Amino acid sequence: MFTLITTHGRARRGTFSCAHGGTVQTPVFMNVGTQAAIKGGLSAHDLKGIGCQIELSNTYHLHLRPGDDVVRAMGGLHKFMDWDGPILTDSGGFQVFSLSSLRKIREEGVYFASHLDGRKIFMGPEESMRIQSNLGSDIAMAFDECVENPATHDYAKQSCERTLRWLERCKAEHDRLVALPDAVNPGQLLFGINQGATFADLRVWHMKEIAKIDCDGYAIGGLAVGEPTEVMYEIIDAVEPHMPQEKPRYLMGVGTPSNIIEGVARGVDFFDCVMPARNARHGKLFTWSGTLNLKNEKYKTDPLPIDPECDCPVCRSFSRSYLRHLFKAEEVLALRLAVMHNLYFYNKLMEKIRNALDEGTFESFRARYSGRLE
Ligand code: PRF
Ligand code: ZN
Repeated sequence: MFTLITTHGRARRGTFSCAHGGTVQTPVFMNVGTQAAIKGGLSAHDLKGIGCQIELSNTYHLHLRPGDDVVRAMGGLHKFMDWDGPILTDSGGFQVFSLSSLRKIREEGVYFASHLDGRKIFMGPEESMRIQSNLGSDIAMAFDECVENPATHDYAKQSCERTLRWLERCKAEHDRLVALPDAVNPGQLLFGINQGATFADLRVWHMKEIAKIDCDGYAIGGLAVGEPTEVMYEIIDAVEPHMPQEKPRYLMGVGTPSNIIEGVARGVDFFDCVMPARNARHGKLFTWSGTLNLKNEKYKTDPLPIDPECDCPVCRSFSRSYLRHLFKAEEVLALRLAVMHNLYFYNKLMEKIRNALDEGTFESFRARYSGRLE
């Protein structure tokens, strides 16, 4: 259930609810727990303390290990990881292309070798839906092909036509699965995914076609895959007018704080990105006045917290000096604390965006932070 509270230009302030958790306030950032754990040693319990509203896990990874049959036997992903809030699962349609080897794309789906042990696996729309049904997530993503950048118009056209046919199959299988008497999550929703590489004509055609299939939300995929940022914004600008107003929009795998502010300005409601956790693991921390690198010599005896403007559990307790020491000593605590701060920062960014939308000050917020933050 998605409700628009207010709009500001094309930016949207809304609420979203699904089978688990209370009401999600949008725009929202989804915290990435690929393998049902947050990188850097955070559990689902830690997510509560850093403002996380919704968690994202991956079909591809959980299918390979421990196996979605295992997760199902344990009562589904919510019970397995002890997170009672909303969970979105990505379909595998991106990880198959970015992680596996020996890929063969056919009409029926994708044949590939596992990046863990080389085991040969087939995944198509029906398999992806069955895996996500076993996981019991609240939002299942359609099985799509994320085309490599750069792509030819010819290939991108063939591919997004196939992704449309795959969505029809996803929808049919998803409808069947949620109606089964032993469904792990009978309230599971399905989001369709727009593709079409960097070609506005394909993007618009594809968006209009998938909008005819009754999904619970729509995502823009295939962006932030190496194209210039301006091209990404142009594609969102082209696609957005054709996305149903009354349904949530999700920009997959995006992005930097500035990308998120610009995405919101262009009418996007949901985001996810590995960047806050990945940067944290390299000592790169977000602050309200730009990023800092903890490994830098100048923080050796710095008594300040990572960001004096931040009130996260890490900034309330520890100095840059101490955190730098943990990084240098390669203590696992360094990663845990750095990831906590960065995720808190991202969740706080979304809260600030929502407050600005509520107060009608989004444009000045955008002017102040977009560009200044990475
Ligand atoms: N498709 C899916 N997941 C994704 C993407 C996509 O295109 C992207 C692209 N940025 C990130 N995650 N299924
Ligand atoms: Zn902090």
